[in-house]
Amino acid sequence: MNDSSDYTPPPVWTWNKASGGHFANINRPIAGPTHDKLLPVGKHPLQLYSLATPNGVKVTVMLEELLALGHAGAEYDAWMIRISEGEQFGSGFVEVNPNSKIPALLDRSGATPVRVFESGAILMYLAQKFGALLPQERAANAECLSWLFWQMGSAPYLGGGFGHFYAYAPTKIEYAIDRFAMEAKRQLDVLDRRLAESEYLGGSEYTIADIAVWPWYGALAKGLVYGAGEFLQVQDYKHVQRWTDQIAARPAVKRGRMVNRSWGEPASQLHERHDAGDFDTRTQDKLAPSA
Ligand SMILES: N[C@@H](CCC(=O)N[C@@H](CS)C(=O)NCC(=O)O)C(=O)O
Repeated sequence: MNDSSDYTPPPVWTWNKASGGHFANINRPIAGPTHDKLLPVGKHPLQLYSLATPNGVKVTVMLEELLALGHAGAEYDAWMIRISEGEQFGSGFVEVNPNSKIPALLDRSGATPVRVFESGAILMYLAQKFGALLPQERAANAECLSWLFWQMGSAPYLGGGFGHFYAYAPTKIEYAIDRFAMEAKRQLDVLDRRLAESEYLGGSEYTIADIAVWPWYGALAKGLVYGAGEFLQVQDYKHVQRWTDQIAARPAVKRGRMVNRSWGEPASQLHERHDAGDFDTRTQDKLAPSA
């Protein structure tokens, strides 16, 4: 890899497998499966294939919130997809998500299974299926969906831009870090101003907009991602801090963030979730180390 500042791109890009960086082993310029592997299927109508990254946590929080609201049809089996081991490229996973990224959902409650991929689409699908956490009234609905789609458009600049160049790239490039640090702080300020005037992003009600934004920007606000809390002075965003704490205190959020988690305190890791009782009996501190 040429890491000098006088790099000139060649006329035709070629795949340099040794380019380095944190995710180099799973990055490819082509789509499609790399190997045959069927996905497991459990007993519940909803099958979730995921991992407790911010994009994955959105869906497990949503499902736990739906269950807490009394929607028994939201019972789910959550299977872990180890993306660092390339499990997102198995043929069964690619059938559910041709984009090979977690989270992916299969709704087997009807005659024909319905696949849903992209976390925003999954949140909308579940909100519409159960008539919950997405306001019906036109203006409130528009505000909620605006913030939901704000997250989908903004987080790639935070993760793929700021996080990548600040924490993961094999060389520290001042231009890239400056550019994306500015954007990450601008995004935090967008949220801070909204949360100064409104309890939740969509308005006075907690909605799928909060469920989508919190795993990314709540984690950023608490310095939990990219080791960048001090660099971005996240404590200055007081309204984001208030909202982050408020959402973190919700019991369904506490449960949802544990599902498909394979790092951190053993008591915070529930690798697979097949029953509400699993939170009490199947976290890693209660299982044999290899389970
Ligand atoms: N826009 C997608 C992003 C999903 C995504 O980037 N997932 C990451 C984990 S957070 C992933 O599966 N990465 C594996 C890979 O890129 O191969 C969504 O919101 O669902």
